[in-house]
Amino acid sequence: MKNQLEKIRAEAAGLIAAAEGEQTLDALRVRFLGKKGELTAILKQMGGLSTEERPFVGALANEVRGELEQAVAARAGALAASAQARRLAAETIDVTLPGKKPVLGGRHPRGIVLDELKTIFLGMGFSVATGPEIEYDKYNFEMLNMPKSHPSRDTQDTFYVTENILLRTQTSGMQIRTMLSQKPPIRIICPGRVYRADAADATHSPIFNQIEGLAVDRGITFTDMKGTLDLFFKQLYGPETKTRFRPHHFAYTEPSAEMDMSCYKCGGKGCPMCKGEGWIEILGCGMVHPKVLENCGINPEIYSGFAFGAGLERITLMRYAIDDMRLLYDNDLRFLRQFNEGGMQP
Ligand code: 2NL
Repeated sequence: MKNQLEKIRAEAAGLIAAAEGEQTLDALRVRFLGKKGELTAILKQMGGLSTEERPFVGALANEVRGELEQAVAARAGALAASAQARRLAAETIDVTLPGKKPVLGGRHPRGIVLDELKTIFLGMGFSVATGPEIEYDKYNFEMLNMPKSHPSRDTQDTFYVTENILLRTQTSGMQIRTMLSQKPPIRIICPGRVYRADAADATHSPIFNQIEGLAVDRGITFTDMKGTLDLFFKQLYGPETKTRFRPHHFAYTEPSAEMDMSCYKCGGKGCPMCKGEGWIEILGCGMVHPKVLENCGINPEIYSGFAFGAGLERITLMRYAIDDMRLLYDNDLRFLRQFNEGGMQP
């Protein structure tokens, strides 16, 4: 038995020291030290020994067991250390590689055009005034000469929060607020989101952006309005652009007009874009109604003013010859990327 134990000791020590991988090592542990292992098998035969031999063989068996257990533990430690060394070598981070750029937003064409409009009007002495999208009925309608019963309200049907608070249908409320809080001379433009209970199609949206303008001072005339708007469109669409004014009606201006500009595509000859007309309707305007001035505490005997309102989306569509307004709301990156050369990522 002693010989058997020495044989196991020698063979197991060699195999354990040379074991490659945790699985191999575990299989060796089971083979020599497990319940059905070789060492256990020998211990089970101890009953057949004489009482003198038994303590010596028992001591040797324990010694061998201790040695082998230690050898297994040592080999396991060595294997784990080399596995970690290998992993660390493989996982080395190359800090010199270029980083991943975060995806940045880009400009929306409507924002680009709005910036152009602001620049042009700032150059003519106007400043920008912005205000709440949730507005009092009073500022959106009543002070603009449209009492609750007025038929003009039908074309500006909107969304009511309460009977007297609504989503603004135009940014005029901001101009009313400005006239109430400032003395003439007043020169402002009011861009912003407005709402109407309209169904969406290629030329309409229930939410759109408007830009209104207002100039109030002594001696402001219809000619000032024509000159201002004509210069504005020449700056925006090019010096060859012409404008014309047709009589119209708004409750808050008198007289009122609609303005057309010569077709930016055909220059006035007539083409599919302008439906053969040569002209494209672009905004509404007029001299501020004396009652509106009075409502704001401005004496219409001393002061006069002009105002205008235009849809920002419409101006944007024409600026870039886009034929469907819905493209401005879809936020399809394939569309938007065309206005952001190299500035936007996937
Ligand atoms: C349109 C027409 C317009 C105005 C807006 C205005 C504001 C005040 C007083 C008088 Cl405080 N007028 N704004 C004037 C004429 C036309 O908008 O078709 N907009 C899309």
